[in-house]
Amino acid sequence: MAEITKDHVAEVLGDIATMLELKDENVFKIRAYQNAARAMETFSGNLAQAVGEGTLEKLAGVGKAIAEKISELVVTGNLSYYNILKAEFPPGIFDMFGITGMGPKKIQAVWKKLGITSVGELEAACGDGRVAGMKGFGEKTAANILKAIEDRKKYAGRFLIGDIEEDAMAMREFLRELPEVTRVEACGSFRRRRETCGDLDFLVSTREPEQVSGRFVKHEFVESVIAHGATKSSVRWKTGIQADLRVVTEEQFPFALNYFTGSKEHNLVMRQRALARGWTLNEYRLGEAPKGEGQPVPEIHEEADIYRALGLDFIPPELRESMGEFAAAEQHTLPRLIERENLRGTFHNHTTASDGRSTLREMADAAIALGLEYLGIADHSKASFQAHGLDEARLLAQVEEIHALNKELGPGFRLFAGSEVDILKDGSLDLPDEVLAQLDYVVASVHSVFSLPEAEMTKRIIRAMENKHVTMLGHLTGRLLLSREAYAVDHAAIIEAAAATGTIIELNANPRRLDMDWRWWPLAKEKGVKCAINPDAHHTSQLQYLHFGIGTARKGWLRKSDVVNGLPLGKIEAVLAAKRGMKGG
Ligand code: DGT
Ligand code: CA
Ligand code: CA
Ligand code: ZN
Repeated sequence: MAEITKDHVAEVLGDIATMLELKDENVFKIRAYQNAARAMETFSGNLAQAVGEGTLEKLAGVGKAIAEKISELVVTGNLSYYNILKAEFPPGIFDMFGITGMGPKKIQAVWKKLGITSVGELEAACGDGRVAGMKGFGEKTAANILKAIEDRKKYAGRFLIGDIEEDAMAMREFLRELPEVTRVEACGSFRRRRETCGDLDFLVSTREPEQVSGRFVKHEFVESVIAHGATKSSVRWKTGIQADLRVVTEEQFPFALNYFTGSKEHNLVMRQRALARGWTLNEYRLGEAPKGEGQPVPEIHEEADIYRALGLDFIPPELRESMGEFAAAEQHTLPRLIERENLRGTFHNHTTASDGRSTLREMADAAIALGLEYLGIADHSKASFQAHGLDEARLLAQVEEIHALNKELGPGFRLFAGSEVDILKDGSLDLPDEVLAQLDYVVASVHSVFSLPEAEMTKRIIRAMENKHVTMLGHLTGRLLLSREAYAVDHAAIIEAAAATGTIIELNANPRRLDMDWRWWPLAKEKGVKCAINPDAHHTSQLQYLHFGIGTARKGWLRKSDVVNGLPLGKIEAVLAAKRGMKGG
């Protein structure tokens, strides 16, 4: 039996709280499960050991009754209370929680009053006026729910790269270690580091196609087999994503690697370039055209050889979106793209002072362990009250704490004291200039009033950037990939204003955001606007998000010199202070 993880326990406890809410149970009971779920998420000890020694009850937020339930779950792999509770509900009802705006109260109402037990039924009832006619709902609510259902359909079937990477790498390693396999890669949008992927495209070369395909379709990740052949198989994993496997020979591998990496638009140009030389290019070979005219076909061993044969420098997978890479590869002007190892530090990180789950000390230790030379702290400001944003007094106390910790940690590593200050509706900031002036740097972000018209939102953000204390702009569009649309904002105008005011633009590396989008970085670079790759970490483990930010930065054609946190300690300070010294700033 697989070991029960803390995350799994937290999820079960959270589900219980949700079901109790649906049943309209006592709020204290509901809260007890919610607290216990949170306690599990942040529990840093060994779960099996705590169960064995009976010490779970000592955890804040875990009472005797819940401790017993956790023990049952950890020891037996099952929780009877949870199973019994779950059986009381029609299964489709839980899907409704995935619709923005549908909480337990509303779900209970449509279930009890209209007998709705699935998203499909909910959609129909929003369409025919039944939902609008219910007490506490109305036309507007029904329309919002309908829109949320449509949005979900639009996103259905795509996955965040942050959610699939671990399994994709595990599968790649699994295939690599098969003795029959010579070469392997995960191709498609995943290799191009797109922010979301429709499916995964694995490629292997081997002399034993049946054996390798057989292992692929029987892997423990697999929920169902869609197609199973010697050279082509498709499966659905338990996580919901489809994974394809292509099996080729060693000689075919570079061509298949190039073809299945895509994009389709990139492939099209590659094929045209081959045709222009009198050759044909497909996923298996570069061949002479039927007429047998033209130059002899060069030998190909690696993917780079294909590019060379077509008169091109090697194009990194991230750039293969048919957005100018061919012209640059022909003229030898492709940029040398930034790499993870180039990052010396990072900004925009939260601690337990606002809505983070790790302490200042833990964050500093984790940054040091990652080999970073500096870490910027930027907790929320007071207007973000739901995130326990800091007021002036708490912020200044944190600055003191940071100074003290810097002394303790000694040279070679530094915490920078900052704030993620809210940009208020009119573009003013949530904290006064006298307070901001005492910080090492400031990230300014929009966290409220998302529905302004584009012109007003753009003006609002530009006004914030005009404040000389605003070092960088946080998550430009506020988008949450696959769940919340970006608010309307004029990217080009923001980039212009960033250039004019000397404001850095953040590349928020949280895989749910990856904001500013990669498509806009070439313009920023052209205008001389600098990038800061920030994980927006709310836990020590999330400092690793930098890795996803690097993928997006590379897709945006960024070099080390375009990214301020490529600078070491000793050089970065001047960049953070530059705007304050600017004339008229
Ligand atoms: P996705 O899965 O929607 O995130 O995007 P991709 O790019 O991974 O697309 P996918 O999985 O349909 O196909 C993988 C690659 O195979 C794609 O990037 C390029 C190549 N490919 C697939 N179908 C075609 C096609 O009809 N024409 C060309 N030229 N290439 C194709
Ligand atoms: Ca794909
Ligand atoms: Ca595919
Ligand atoms: Zn934020």
